[in-house]
Amino acid sequence: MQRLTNKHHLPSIESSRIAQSIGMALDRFIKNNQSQFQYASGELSQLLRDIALASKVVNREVNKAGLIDIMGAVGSQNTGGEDQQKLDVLANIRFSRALEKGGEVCALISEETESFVDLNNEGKYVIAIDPLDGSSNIDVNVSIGTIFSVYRRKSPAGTPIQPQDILQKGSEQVAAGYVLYGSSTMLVYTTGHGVNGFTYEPTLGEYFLSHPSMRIPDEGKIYSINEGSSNSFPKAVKEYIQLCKDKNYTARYIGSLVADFHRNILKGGIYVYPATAKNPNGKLRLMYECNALAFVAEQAGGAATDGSGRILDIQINDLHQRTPFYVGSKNMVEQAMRF
Ligand code: AHM
Ligand code: MG
Repeated sequence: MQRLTNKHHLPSIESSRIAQSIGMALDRFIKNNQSQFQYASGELSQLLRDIALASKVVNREVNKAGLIDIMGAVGSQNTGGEDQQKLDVLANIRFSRALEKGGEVCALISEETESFVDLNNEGKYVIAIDPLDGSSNIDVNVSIGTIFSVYRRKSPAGTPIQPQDILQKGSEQVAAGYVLYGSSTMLVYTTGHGVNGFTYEPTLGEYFLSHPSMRIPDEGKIYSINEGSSNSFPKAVKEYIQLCKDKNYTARYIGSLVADFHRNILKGGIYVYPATAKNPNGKLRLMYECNALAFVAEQAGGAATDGSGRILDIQINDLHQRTPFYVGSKNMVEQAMRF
């Protein structure tokens, strides 16, 4: 079995420094911690701010989603004069626009577009994004999320984007995170120096540090899997689920990856989306769903695997490549691997 655990344990002095920053606004936090980045020129900080800004706009759209049909019925347009669109499409437009205008990103990979988008600029970063994940929950007022991964481009700035800029392994991410549009909206991210969570205060329009130096418990009692598909799970997965039942674990499955993952990070648990008859390579996408959450999980002391090795080490051959996904508390993931 390959090494699954996180080697970057946050030194306790560092984590207590961050703990003292609780309540700090996201902008200030990013600025204060900018020197941690390997390339501390400010562009990555600006990119994170662009993501935060776009997420606030998407949050606004998500919150009024229930009104869209009503407004649509009277032929309403949004403030930009566009016709009301489906939320996932809208979220893609909001994030793409913010990242394009920001200028730090030279190429965009999105669940919503077949190929990557070359932004033809001098940007140093490549971003892979699932603008609004949890398609089955979008129209029914259940938590949904945005997932993002950030890479350094490899070819010289200002030249056309090359395959080596796009097809980078998860271990090459320089930042990753997610936004959870839930009972509160949260932005959680890592730049490889631990994981920090920020809660959105809508009346002030700001994210504030609420979950400093997040650590996922090594052990947990929650398992999250779509058991409705269990007839077509591999035998080992069926046996693992039986073990969860024998141990009286709690089953929790929202069907929005970000929400299930976030709960398990806070409480301890495992999220599993295995290979099934319908999706022999798993359902979830490596580039804009699994890699980001694997990076966050490892940085929080957890683990992520495809059942045979570390998610972050998987070679990328295709933008929309799928993978089985086991992520969460270190001991639970290791135990699942033993099956
Ligand atoms: P999506 O990208 O179409 O939203 O699919 C991804 C989602 C995840 O958020 C979630 O964990 C999973 O698909 C649920 O799938 P299922 O309905 O098969 O359990
Ligand atoms: Mg998705």
